[in-house]
Amino acid sequence: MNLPLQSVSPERRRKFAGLVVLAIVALSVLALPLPLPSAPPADRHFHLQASSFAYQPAVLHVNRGDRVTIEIEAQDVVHGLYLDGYDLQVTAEPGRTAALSFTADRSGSFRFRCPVTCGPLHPFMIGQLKVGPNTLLWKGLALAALAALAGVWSLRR
Ligand SMILES: [Cu+2]
Repeated sequence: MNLPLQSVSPERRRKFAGLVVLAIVALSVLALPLPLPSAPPADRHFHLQASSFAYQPAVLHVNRGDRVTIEIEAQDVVHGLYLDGYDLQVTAEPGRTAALSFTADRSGSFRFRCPVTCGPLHPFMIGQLKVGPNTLLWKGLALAALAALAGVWSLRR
């Protein structure tokens, strides 16, 4: 059963229309590729502690075009790092540090793993390099701003 539109007060109708507009804007922010200015390439330096059987940190974020240096410090036994997609590898002796430098010219999520059989849980020694503009962050910020706007707007009388 439908309520006749006339029975809804103009104020409520305005509020509803405002909510619809906000919802559409929020969905657009999520769905559309944002024309974000890409940050200029930067030098990014990471120091990874590698010990059986994990990297610390295990997830690295860079922007496309960044010049990346990954230093890996083997804390117990020989460990290494092989970066999928970029086909790069480095190995560090126990207690030593070895470095890998490259330009992150491919965007995406790339797994890295230990190329040295370092023990029983060796296959689980993995990490991730994420290359790309951090659009999720921007979209999150945009949504937060929208939510704040909606809050202010709904308080307005
Ligand atoms: Cu290892």
